[in-house]
Amino acid sequence: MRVVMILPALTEATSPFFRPIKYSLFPPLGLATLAGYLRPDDEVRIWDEHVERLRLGDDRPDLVVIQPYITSARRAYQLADAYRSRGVHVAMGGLHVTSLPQEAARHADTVFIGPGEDTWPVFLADFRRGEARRCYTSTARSLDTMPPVRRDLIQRHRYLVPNSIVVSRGCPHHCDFCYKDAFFEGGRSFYTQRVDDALAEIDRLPGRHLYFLDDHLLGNRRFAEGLFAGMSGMGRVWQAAGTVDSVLATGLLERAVDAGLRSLFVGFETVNGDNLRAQGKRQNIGRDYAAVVRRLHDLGVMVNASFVFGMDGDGPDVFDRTVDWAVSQGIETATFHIMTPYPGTGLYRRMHAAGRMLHEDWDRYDTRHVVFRPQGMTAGELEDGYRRAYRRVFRWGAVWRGAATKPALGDRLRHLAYAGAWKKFEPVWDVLIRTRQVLHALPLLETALGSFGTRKIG
Ligand code: B12
Ligand code: SF4
Repeated sequence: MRVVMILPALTEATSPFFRPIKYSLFPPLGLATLAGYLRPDDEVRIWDEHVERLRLGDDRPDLVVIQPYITSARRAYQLADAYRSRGVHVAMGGLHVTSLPQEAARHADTVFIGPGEDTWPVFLADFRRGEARRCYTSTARSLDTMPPVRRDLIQRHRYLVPNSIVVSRGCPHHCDFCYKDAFFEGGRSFYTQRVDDALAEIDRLPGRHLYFLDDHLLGNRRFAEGLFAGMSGMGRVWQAAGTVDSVLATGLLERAVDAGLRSLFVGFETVNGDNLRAQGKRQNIGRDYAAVVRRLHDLGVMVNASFVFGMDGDGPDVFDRTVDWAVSQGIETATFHIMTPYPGTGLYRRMHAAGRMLHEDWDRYDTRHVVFRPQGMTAGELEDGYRRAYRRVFRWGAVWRGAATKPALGDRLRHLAYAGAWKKFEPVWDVLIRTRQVLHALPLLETALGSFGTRKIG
């Protein structure tokens, strides 16, 4: 059987003004995971439209698998329609399809609701017998029988972070704006691989650097402790995402650092406590954010702080307050989003019921555009403030001030190098990506991360 798997690009990726760095970070791990369920004699090709141009020609594989995100849904449907018009069976699944299965079903022969590990192998068997159904809904949640990810199908040289990895699914929390509860409805919403399987997957990855894309790698303490114990001594340096409460929990972070954690993406979301209550972000309420940053820095872990603008408690002053706070804490990198109610989430339901959603142009549900009517400012103020926040936080002045909060000279220099490298040298990254040399930058990242950590443990 010949199978083509596609991660469609969001519309702007095909524009000459597209800034490729963000989209050349991670390979299509979801598709490579699904490819693991195919037979050795199946012929399979993964196309990632963010890094290569897909030429349809008159290609007629037996099966096309498409994974749309909300912002790439339009393109995904275009491709699906094109393949179906020539009689090819199209299967679609993932987050956006799960939120809006009826919409996706207009463009696919088969749609999948929820994670694919239980339904996908059933579909494959049905399809081979010529009895594929229109819709498969996941109910049984386990990673225990998951085959190894088909990393051989990933074109490593096209990505800055080819060693991305996920060893769990979901998260133990229930924030109102998050995709998670909708995606995992009807079954468990947080589960992990067995520790041994996760360690075996890590062992298969070359080089030193890893990026865990798990929503919350520290979410299951027993699993995390087992994983970190197995990883310590492997010489890996890695990045991951975690919540503020897990950073403050005693003992776990130290073990992570010992196993090679050097940078953590932390969802602070807002500097405004009322917003946290409104969004059900209970694990953040009343936490001392400064203590979170201090604890990470004391252990030599860089912080990528994530913030959302436009919650109902936010007024026009929120942008400067957030940036000033981040800079004053010496946070190395920050990621800002405009609040975006995704279909299927509690937030979307609330906004929709209140008549506050502005349109359904999914292309603009990219967290850079305002798609709902904000309460504490106008949509224009929100978009301008968002852009200003990015400009301000990555000005050299702010980078210097952030670096100056670090007591040791070495730490200051590292802050300058890391924060500067991401934003100030973007044209250099673009040249590396466009000339497919981006993998050569990986040793630099490994060296930068390797020089962090391990200072104050013990
Ligand atoms: C890495 C990542 C990225 C990377 C690259 C993605 C890539 N190369 O795959 C980058 C940085 C480019 C990125 C960008 C964006 N991202 Co992003 N990203 C992620 C992240 C952190 C991990 C994705 C991943 O690898 N997961 C692990 C794999 C194993 O899971 P998976 O991809 O979901 O695939 C599984 C299932 O979904 C299912 N499945 C998927 N497809 C199919 C198809 C079939 C047929 C079947 C049977 C099953 C199936 O089976 C797979 C195996 O388990 C997720 C969060 C998350 N936890 O998923 C957000 C996430 C996917 N991103 C999101 C968003 C919003 C964006 C952006 C729009 C906005 C932004 N400001 O970042 C942009 C635009 C993306 C685009 N192209 O349109 C949202 C998606 C919301 C939605 N409803 O679509 C998520 C869920 C984050 C969030 N919490 O809101 N992202
Ligand atoms: S902690 Fe993060 S991943 Fe978990 S529910 Fe909240 S936003 Fe989603």
